Amino acid sequence: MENQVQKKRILSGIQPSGDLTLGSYLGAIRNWAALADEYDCYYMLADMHTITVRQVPADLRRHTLTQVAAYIASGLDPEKNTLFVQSHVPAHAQLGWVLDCYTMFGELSRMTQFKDKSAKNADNINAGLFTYPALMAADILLYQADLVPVGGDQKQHVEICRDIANRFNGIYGDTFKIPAPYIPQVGARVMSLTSPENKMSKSDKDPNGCVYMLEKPEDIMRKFKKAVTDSDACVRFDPAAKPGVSNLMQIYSVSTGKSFAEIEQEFDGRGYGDFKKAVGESVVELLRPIREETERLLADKAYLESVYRAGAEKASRVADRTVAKVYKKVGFLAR
Ligand code: ATP
Ligand code: LTN
Repeated sequence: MENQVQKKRILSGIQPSGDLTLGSYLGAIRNWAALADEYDCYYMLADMHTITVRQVPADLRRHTLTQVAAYIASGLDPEKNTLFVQSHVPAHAQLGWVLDCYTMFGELSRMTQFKDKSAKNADNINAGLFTYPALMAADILLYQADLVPVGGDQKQHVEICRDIANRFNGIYGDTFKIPAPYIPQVGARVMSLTSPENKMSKSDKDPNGCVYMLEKPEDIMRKFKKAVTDSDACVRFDPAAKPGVSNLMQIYSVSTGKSFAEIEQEFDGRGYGDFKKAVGESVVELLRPIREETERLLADKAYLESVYRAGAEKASRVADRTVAKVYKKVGFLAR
């Protein structure tokens, strides 16, 4: 193995497709910082995935840089974690193409994210949107990752990655480590505040459904006050019958550490007004230090640049070895 200390390895990524949401924070990033001591962690900014949906180039650059700062501000110490931009490591494109040739049309057609995104972008159902899971498999397999910490919506993509890796290993012998998804117990699926049957997502058209990580406190409070609940005025966890209230309870539970039973007791006999205000305030306090630190880091571009450059170098060293191995196995003539 390339890693002498033999720590297990972790790889995850987020697309810089917009402003990060409370969903990306609670479902993914928040859980990453705690893993650094036990694992060898690689966190990517998946800009190559982002262009599967049309982007304004200047916005993509700005979102990518802001996301590097937000990663660090969320507790990902660049000394302990490898933070890098996907397009800075050519191995992703190199392995991505090979894996395209080991991924079946039928299995890609079943991907929920492809179906959702092609419905939302009907005028641009491009080949990259369709083969996205093969590139994501390359992202993971390049690093021989053991675990992939993601929100529940990405489980299907980790599963197809395992299928592709098993298929390749079956033909050519052991090449890739088979990764497992690592999904949080609470917070794995933060739902929209205005339509709690849909997940909270950066590309949601309704700005009130989504709370952004770097949003101002007064805007966060306004969105929670408007959050959709129901008419029975009882704070109780029941996602099927009470999706709006249950979503708010999840958010409150993750941001305060209180259990559902404690929350039900706290708001017993009180109206939704109090409850929504408390949830909003807990989120404001949770995000405040991250927003302030992100703003501070964004003023120091030279530092951010030094972080993602060092990250790309380190990531390339690992990823290039996997590409070399794969190129040899499939029969490409050595250069
Ligand atoms: P897009 O709208 O561009 O598809 P997104 O907001 O749906 O983006 P990402 O930000 O790309 O999703 O997701 C980053 C990580 O955060 C992934 O691990 C994903 O599983 C997790 N995540 C995203 N949204 C949520 C959510 N609502 N609840 C829990 N986890 C989420
Ligand atoms: N598909 C993910 C982002 C992503 C990713 C990855 C996550 C791209 N490559 C590799 C984990 C591992 C998303 O849309 N959230």
